[in-house]
Order: sequence, then C-alpha cells, then structure tokens
Amino acid sequence: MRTDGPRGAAAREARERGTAARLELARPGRYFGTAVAAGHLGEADYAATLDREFNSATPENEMKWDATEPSRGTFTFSAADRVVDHARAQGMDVRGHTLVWHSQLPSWVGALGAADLRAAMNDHIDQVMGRYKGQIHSWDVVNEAFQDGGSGARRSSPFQDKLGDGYIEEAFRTARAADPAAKLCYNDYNTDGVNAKSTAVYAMVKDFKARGVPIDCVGFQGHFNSNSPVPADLRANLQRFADLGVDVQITELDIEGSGTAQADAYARVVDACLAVDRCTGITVWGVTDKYSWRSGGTPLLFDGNYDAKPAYDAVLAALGGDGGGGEPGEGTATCTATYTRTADWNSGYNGQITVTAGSEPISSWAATVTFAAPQQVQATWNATPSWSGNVMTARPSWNGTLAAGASTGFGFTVSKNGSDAAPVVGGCTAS
Ligand code: G2I
Repeated sequence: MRTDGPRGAAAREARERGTAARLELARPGRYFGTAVAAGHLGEADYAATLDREFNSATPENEMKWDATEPSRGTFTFSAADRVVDHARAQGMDVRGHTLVWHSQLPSWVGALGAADLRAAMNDHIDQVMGRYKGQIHSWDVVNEAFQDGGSGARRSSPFQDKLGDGYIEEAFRTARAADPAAKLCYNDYNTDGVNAKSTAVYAMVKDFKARGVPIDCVGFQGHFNSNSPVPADLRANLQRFADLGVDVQITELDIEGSGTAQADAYARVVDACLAVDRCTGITVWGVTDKYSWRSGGTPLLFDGNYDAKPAYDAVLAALGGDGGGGEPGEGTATCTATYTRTADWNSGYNGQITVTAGSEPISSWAATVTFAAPQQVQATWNATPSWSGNVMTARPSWNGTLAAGASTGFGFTVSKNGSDAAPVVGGCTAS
C-alpha cells in the first residue's frame, strides 16, 4: 500500500515515534481523524482499525451535555475519559465535541430561567473544558446555532430564546478562559458550500474577528448524500473563511453511497482541504459503516468487516500516500487556478483565471468559479463554461494539454449589476 512519497516518509517517522496513522494529511500539523464511540473500543477490530489509520479522535457522543452533566452540577466523565485515554495512549490528538448545542441537551437546561441558564452554560463550559484542559486540540464550542434554509437566522434553542444572539460570543469568551491552549471552533452542517446559511456563519465569524471575540476555527461537518452532494465550491467556501483569519476543519465527514462515485466524492473533499493552507484536518464520522449514525447509507471508509472500501483507497491516494504523492513519474495529474481582475469599469469587469499544471503533464482540466449574485457573466474566452446556479465550471476549449508546471489562461466579462465582489475560485481538477 505504501509508497516513499512525502507522506510515506511522514508516516514512517510517525510509526517510529509509535504514532503510526495511515490516513495522515500530507502536511505536518494536519490531522486525519474519526469519531470514536467508547462502547466499541472493546471490539478488537474496531480498536485495531482506529489505531492503525487515524491520528485524531472525536468522542461521538461522550462529551455532549446529556453525557457529561445529566443533572445540574453532577458531572460524569467516565465514557469521555475512555475515549480520551485510548486516543492519548495511541498518540492521537483529541477534538472536543461539543459544549453548547440545542440537541442531546438534558431537559433541566431548557427549564432554567435566563440568569440560571447563563450561569449553567458558563459552568458547563468551565467544568468540561477544565477536565480535559491541555488535552484537546480543538473544541466545538457552539454547534449548529443557525437555521437551515435561506433565512440566515439563528436556530431556536433555550440559549437563543432566553439569552439572545450574545450567547455565542459569551460561550467563546468563557471557553478561552477555561482552556487557553485549545482552538475554539464554531461547527455546523449544510455550510460546506457558499449558501445563505454559510454566509450567515461567515458574517458572524467576520464580526467576531473584527471585535476580538475569541474564535480560532470553523468546522464544516461534511454530511453528504445524493440530496446534499459535495458542493463544487467547497474549496472556495473553505478559503473565504480561512481568509478571515481562522482555521477550517472538516469535522464529521461521511458520504452516503458506494464504489467509484463515493470514492470520487471523498477524494474531492480531501483535495479541497489540501488546497486550503488553513484547512488543518479532516475527521470522518465513524470507523465502520456498521456503527455509523446512518449505517444504511454505508457512508464511511471501512465496511462492516473493517475492509477498506474504494473510498479509503481514494482518500489515501488524494493524501499522497498510495501512488498519488505528486512525485514525478507517479502519474497524478494536478492543477491550480488563480484569479486576477484584468479590467474594471463602472458596470463591469474582466477577469482572468490562470490554470497551472502540477508536477505532471496534464491533458485536460476543469476549474470552478463562483460569482456573487446578482453578477452576470456576459462572455468567456479560451474556455467552455457550464453552469450550476452561479457556479461556473470552465473546461478547455483548445488549451487542455499542459506540460508539468506550464500555465494557460481563460477570461470572462462580467456585468456587476451593483456588486463589485470578486469571484471565488474553487477547485482545479486535472486529468
Ligand atoms: O447527527 C449526526 C451528527 C450531526 N452533527 C453533530 C453530531 O454530534 C451528530 O452526531 C450524532 C451521533 O453520530 C449519533 O450517535 O448525533 C446523534 C444525536 O443527535 C447520535 O445519535 C444518538 C442517538 O440519537 C441516541 O438514541 C443514542 O442513545 O446516539 C446516542 C448514543 O448512541
């Protein structure tokens, strides 16, 4: 399975340190993790697969409020301890999940009045973060605080309804004091692409950064299926958050399906993360299909017998660990795409995308570009566009073949229609 590409060397060193994990992201400092359920750690194949493949663990349910503080002021950490102790004994990092969430919230919390609720929320953060102080690389401080759909509104919850919007920043401030070494994340789902919900989260993070509210990272859960496929602008969305000065992480990845389609979708997610400097890690939401929260959709990398699926091979290759290391001669076609505005006038602008082949020659490429509504693309040249909403996928018109490291460009004319926003370049894929 292994090659001597850059990732192979990193994994070898890790093995020598006693912290072998196959599914490491290529760059030092990135992790590849999984959700872990304490109740399965006694199953030999489960533990062996976990220990062999992953270098970060997220307790799937054991750190949630119903598990850690089932009645007010009574804290139970035994199940969370089992996950943390196992992970740390294996040299894995631990992600904390989650402190303030409307779900898996014991009923006593919802019954409190505002003043008591505020005190209980802050005490809960203090106690749970305090227990694991210095042992958690990132904490999901607040989880799923926004509504689905196009409203961009906050979700109703005891916290929102009784404390108002300010509960989120209060939770982050309390969390910073409780464990200053932990990265503090906001985590949500259906925020993976550029859409109304992710844009509402984006506005919150931007505001927090502007006002000095402590936030270090944003988690994108990454629960995908045919109704909610991997968005074409995943990378662009991760990048716009990263550009605010936070790390981004894929925190609960699972993709329903099987075979090549599932494998390709997993590879796209890994590629998107690797293309964003501040994407510091990926967590899949479970070790084996059989224990997935949606096991019927077989959404994970290992089947119920702990056999690696095509999705596993695709992830490993995308990480550069199985023939896909980007080493000359290994045969992986890659490209990057960068944007510049080449002309600008009151009502419009011209843009150019430069496509550059990676360390292998390529015979074709596809680059995605997301335009801000209500801009309209009037013309394109040197590429053939296809459209999904305001996302353009551009493919070569004549200029598909590039030598290793060589570039080509394509251009477009855009009517601003009142918006001067720059388009956002998503992924570039090559073959
Ligand atoms: O729903 C998928 C995930 C969405 N984002 C937040 C995550 O925390 C969430 O994880 C899932 C767990 O994977 C499930 O295991 O959260 C569910 C609850 O919202 C978890 O399910 C619960 C069952 O509903 C309970 O009946 C069960 O007692 O798991 C519990 C422990 O097995």
